[in-house]
Amino acid sequence: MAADGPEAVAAIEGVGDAISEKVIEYLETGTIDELEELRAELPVEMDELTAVEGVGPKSVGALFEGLGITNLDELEAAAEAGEISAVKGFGAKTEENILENIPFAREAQERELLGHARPVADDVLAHMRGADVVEEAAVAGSIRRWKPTIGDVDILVATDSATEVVERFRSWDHVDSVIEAGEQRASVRARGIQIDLRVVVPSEFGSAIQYFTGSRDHNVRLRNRAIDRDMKMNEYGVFDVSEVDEATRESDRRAGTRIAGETEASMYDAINLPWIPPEIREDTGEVAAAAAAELPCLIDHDDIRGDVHVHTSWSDGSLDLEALVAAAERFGHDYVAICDHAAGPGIIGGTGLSDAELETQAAEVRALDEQFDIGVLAGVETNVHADGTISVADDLLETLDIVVASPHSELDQGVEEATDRLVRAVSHPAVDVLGHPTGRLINSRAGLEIRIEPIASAAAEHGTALEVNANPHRLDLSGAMVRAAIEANATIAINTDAHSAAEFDHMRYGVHTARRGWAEPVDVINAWDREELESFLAACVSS
Ligand code: DGT
Ligand code: CA
Ligand code: CA
Ligand code: ZN
Repeated sequence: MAADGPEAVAAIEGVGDAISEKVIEYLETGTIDELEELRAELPVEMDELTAVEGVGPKSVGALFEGLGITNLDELEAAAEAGEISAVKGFGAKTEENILENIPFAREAQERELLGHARPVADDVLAHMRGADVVEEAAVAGSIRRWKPTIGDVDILVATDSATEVVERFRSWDHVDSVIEAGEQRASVRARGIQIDLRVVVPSEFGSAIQYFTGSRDHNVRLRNRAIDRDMKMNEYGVFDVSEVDEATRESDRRAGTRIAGETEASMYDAINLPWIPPEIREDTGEVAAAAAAELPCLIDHDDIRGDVHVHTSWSDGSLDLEALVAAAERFGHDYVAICDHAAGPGIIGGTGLSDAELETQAAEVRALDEQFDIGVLAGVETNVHADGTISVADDLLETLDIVVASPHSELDQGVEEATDRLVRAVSHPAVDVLGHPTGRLINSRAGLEIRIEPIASAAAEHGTALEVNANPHRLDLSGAMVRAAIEANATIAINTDAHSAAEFDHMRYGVHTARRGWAEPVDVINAWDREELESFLAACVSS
């Protein structure tokens, strides 16, 4: 612990005496006196209230003082009664925004971001796999389907020693409380999320993982297909029940002759289907596609060659140009495109680049392209204004290798206005990628409400790719929108929008989101090699 002492805390960049004292107090006592005093003065559900977009700690203080509001329900009641607009500093517009954003804040209380839940799942899996008696351990449920938000994490373990496995699970270091524990299952809370464990014998692992991966609707469709074939499908296997009477079929879950269940693929095979990737098990046509041997060959991590939307310290990123390129190379990319913010509305004060800075940066980027083994492209992230125009002059844009254009503000337009805005942006001759198209922040703001089809059609016509922003707060486009975009012949770019080296790891969230949208490597511009990518980008400029 010596190396982690007070000096180590104070040595962290940006941490001075005041902060380091509080960190040390917290580490030593588990609380901070000053914080507890402040909490006593303001007895409110701070996290819950500030989860409402547009409500910060200051507003919470003012609303408590003025109206005695302490939680979400009281906030909603006051907004509905029109009491908030009467408090000094709040207007009718703010009140309306609060009302609109409360449902998101509520949902945020119930469902965790994938980006928070997934690392917890990875860690608990590693913990479970550390025991010899564990034959297999895997995630199931929504987390295996990579939904953007997660109700609870489902873990499945195959073993012949259930008691030992349940014990190991509930005594994981990170468990805060045990919700329930039985012989073959347990639920705990750990690191802010519920984790459900189910334990099965190895011979039933395939059927159990199939069943507990869901979705419910996907499983219903498979079960009906089994019934059509005089079979029965459940968490114990697929059974031939042609010789079994109706009553026994109902009452005995394992009735009949078992024909599948040890592996998940055997479950699908038993009802004449190829294995279906978890990300598309949402009953949106995947079973019919599988039956017709028309499943897509989904994009995979290994297909990704580069990242074409990342930031450096020239705008609001944490790494300088060279360090960022080195990080991209370490990550394994063949190329990276530097797309710092151009100055403009919606960009954090002063961090956007002027035209002159963009030109200087592009020259430095070209030098790095020579210096590094990986490709380095000179780009920019421009703002898409409310009317669909963008924030940098055309002649400058045309000197760059790649232009990402993204909406950052004025995200409460009507659906037609918002759709026109993005159609106009993707039709701009210099724009190559439409970044985080809706601007949504999961669990906190809805973003633009759009019709994706006309935007995707225009994008296809003008050679503009639509982004899947891999940041777990965004995942924008969503899987459903990716699918609609591809159906309209648009191309996709999966980008991390990284502002630090660690954020390159977000790529996996983008890849799985694109998989939820049935994307194949041919649809994804950064799954192409540099030459193919550059001819796409060049065609774009001159079209
Ligand atoms: P979540 O946790 O809300 O993000 O979503 P899931 O899909 O993980 O749902 P969860 O945790 O309630 O259950 C995991 C999977 O187990 C679910 O996708 C399908 C399956 N499952 C659980 N309970 C039932 C059930 O009562 N009937 C059926 N058909 N399937 C179930
Ligand atoms: Ca779940
Ligand atoms: Ca569950
Ligand atoms: Zn952006």
